[in-house]
Amino acid sequence: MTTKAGKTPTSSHRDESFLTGTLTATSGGPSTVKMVEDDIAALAKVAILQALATQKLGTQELVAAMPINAIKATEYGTANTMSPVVGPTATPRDDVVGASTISEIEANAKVGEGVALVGASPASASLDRARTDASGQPLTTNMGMLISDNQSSLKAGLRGPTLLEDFVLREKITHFDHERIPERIVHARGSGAHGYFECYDELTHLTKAAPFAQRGKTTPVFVRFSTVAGERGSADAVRDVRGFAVKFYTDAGNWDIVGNNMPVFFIQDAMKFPDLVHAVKPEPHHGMPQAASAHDTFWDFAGLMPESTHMLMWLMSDRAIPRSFSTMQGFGVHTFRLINEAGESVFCKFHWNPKAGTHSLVWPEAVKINGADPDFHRRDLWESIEAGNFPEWELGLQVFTEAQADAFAFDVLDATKLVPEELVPVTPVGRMVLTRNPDNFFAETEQVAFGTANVIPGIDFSNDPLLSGRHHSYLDTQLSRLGGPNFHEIPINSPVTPIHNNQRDGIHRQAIPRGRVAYEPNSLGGGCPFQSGMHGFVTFPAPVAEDKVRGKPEKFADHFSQAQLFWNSQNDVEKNHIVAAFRFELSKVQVHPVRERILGLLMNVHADLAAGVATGLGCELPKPQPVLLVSTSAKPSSSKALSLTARPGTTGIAGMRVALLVTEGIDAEKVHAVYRALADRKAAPRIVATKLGRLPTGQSGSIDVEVSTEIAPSVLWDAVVVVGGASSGEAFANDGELQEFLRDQYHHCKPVIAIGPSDILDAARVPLQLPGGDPDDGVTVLGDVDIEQIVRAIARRRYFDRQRLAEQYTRSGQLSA
Ligand code: HDE
Repeated sequence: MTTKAGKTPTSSHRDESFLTGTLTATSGGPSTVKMVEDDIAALAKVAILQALATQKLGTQELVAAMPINAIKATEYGTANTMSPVVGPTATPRDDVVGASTISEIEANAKVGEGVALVGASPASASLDRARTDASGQPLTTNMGMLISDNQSSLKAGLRGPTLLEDFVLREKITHFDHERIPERIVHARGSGAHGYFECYDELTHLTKAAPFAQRGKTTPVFVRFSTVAGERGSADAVRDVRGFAVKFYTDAGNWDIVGNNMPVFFIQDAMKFPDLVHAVKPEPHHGMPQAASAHDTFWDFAGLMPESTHMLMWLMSDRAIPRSFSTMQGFGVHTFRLINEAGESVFCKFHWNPKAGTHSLVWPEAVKINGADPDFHRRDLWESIEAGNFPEWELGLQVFTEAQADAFAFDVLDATKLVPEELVPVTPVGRMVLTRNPDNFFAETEQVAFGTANVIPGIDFSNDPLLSGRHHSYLDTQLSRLGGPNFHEIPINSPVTPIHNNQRDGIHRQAIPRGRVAYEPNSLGGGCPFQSGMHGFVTFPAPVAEDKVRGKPEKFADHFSQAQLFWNSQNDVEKNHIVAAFRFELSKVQVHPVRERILGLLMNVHADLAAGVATGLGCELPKPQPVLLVSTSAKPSSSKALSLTARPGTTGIAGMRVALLVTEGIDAEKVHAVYRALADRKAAPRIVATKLGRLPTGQSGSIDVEVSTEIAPSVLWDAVVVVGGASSGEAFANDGELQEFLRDQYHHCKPVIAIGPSDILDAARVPLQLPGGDPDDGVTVLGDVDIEQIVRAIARRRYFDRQRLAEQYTRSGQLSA
């Protein structure tokens, strides 16, 4: 035991049992430090009491060492606001001083060693601490009791009633009854993966944010992609915005970029979010439609909210039907701030650019995919990662000053506007690679809780009123979705940095904090945990000097200039698809004035757009909606960066699903040669026929069919290669399913490659020429296997020349072939 210097324990005027009572008392206490010292001297030979005494004395000393709140004065005055100080601390003479109980030295299998926990934060350990594996293990109850029989409930006789006493049955059923948690209000359907972010170069001149501290630094991430409107079990390939939420587990705490695959949003103020979501969700009276904006309430709301026009353009573009999660961009949407060590700030927009390029489905294809495989996107992500074909994005920053922002024609606090790349280029600063699927969908993907307020030193917010509302909403929604205030302790949500604070209790609390202090300032805990001053998050002191008001800045009233920018930036095919999407959605609307109102908005975007949609709806153009503010400042009139097809990517055919369509009598060697070549290039080839089993080949051998057209119809493949045999033409001529397979590939503008006689394509009525007579580069007939040509044809992905005439597409939604 440590006693005060120079003191030798002596006997006391009080007996030991009396002293024990004094030391263990939970109320009252000695009135001087001297009294405790005397007690210690008396108890020198009693081992258990030594620790008690040390704790008591140590506490007295600790408190005495902090006679006042030494940083109280720093709470006042402007000068102090930008330089918060580190909280004062005192070090106890012994670890036992901070113990909750002196009996912590009692170790056992449950309490563990008990004492060696100073500064510990087990929640910050990796997910290994939570993973379980039942291989080779017997079944137990939740209480760890071995279950003897998992087949039958306990009954009073074989044919008798089931007994209430059957606690094994009741535990099992009760847990089952509570398996579901509320789904997310929006973004309920999602898919997640682990990976890492790697910084290209240190960015300390811009930000002190941990992931950008050194060149090559890696930070673990968990990403969740989602649709917005649909319920948890809805289909993947619906027309919708996609969520793109990234949680960085940095060494300065968790940082989330909770973004979307479109850079703008429908509304400008959080006040309107519940209205927007109520409008797009299934209508309240009959609960329909599922996962679709194509209904009256959405378009009613949109038509009355002209600021949504820009976002409607994105939503009606093919961005809303991505080919896969790994072929879509991600955007932080709002303007954020970067802060460096010197406290200097710049504005910033976050961009995720997929290495595989941006690629989308076409609408008739998406409709069929939702029936053929409602998990299309989820499966693609899972299978790519399992195959070691890791999806990758580059993080790009648009960095600009407040002075630049003030000069823009639009307001950077307005989430319906983007910053054109012509005004501020996107600088790549790192890459994100998704390398690992979750072990358990519920524990990770479902329970992950993102929040816009999860930031770290070096990142700060702008005053975007939509963003401000989000800071409240994400924490708030987790409280009901994840059942209370301790959701940060769910393994997927806890940071890799230690968690120490004075928040306590609450439902399902996991941490067992040691000691009796749960407040600050304190001296009983030596001032710990203490505030970090400038090491911690310091809000950027953005000046605020106006009246409290409900309203919007003037520039927010410009509703159409960026919708025009978007339209002008699309090529003809993209424009046609936008027109067709508006036509589809508005055709589903039942109340005609709702359609007219949207046409009134579109007239303010472009006459061709409005006319195309009106023609498709078979109606006249109404009067344009009022334009509140015409933006007159110089701006780009079009921006290549906004065209989906302008980003082909750099990963070639990696990840593309290619059907090698076979019939009886084919040349197996050729099939295998193509298969191997595609697999070598990280594509996903499969041998497909009308049914599973073995097909006889031309060489009196056989070939194993991997997938049948029944379970994986044409829409699920990015390309088809038909390897013809002697009787293939006949097979195609007699089989409607095979014909449909090829015709869908053709209609959806995908590569169709035939090796062998072209009568296969004739039989399926797939033309070799475009409607005007020019050759169709996407329909390739090869005499023999030519890998390079096959790869080139597949890598182009879509041959939109087949949708030759804009008017034809607009009128019928069909191809001219
Ligand atoms: Fe969200 N949003 N949102 N949102 N959001 C949610 O949080 C909300 C907005 C986004 O994979 C909810 O945990 C408000 C913009 C994504 O778990 C909820 C407003 C953007 C995800 C919520 C917005 C997003 C959500 C539902 C307007 C793109 C899924 C469950 C003020 C920048 C994250 C949850 C995941 C989820 C509120 C607008 C993206 C209700 C109030 C703009 C990617 O809190």
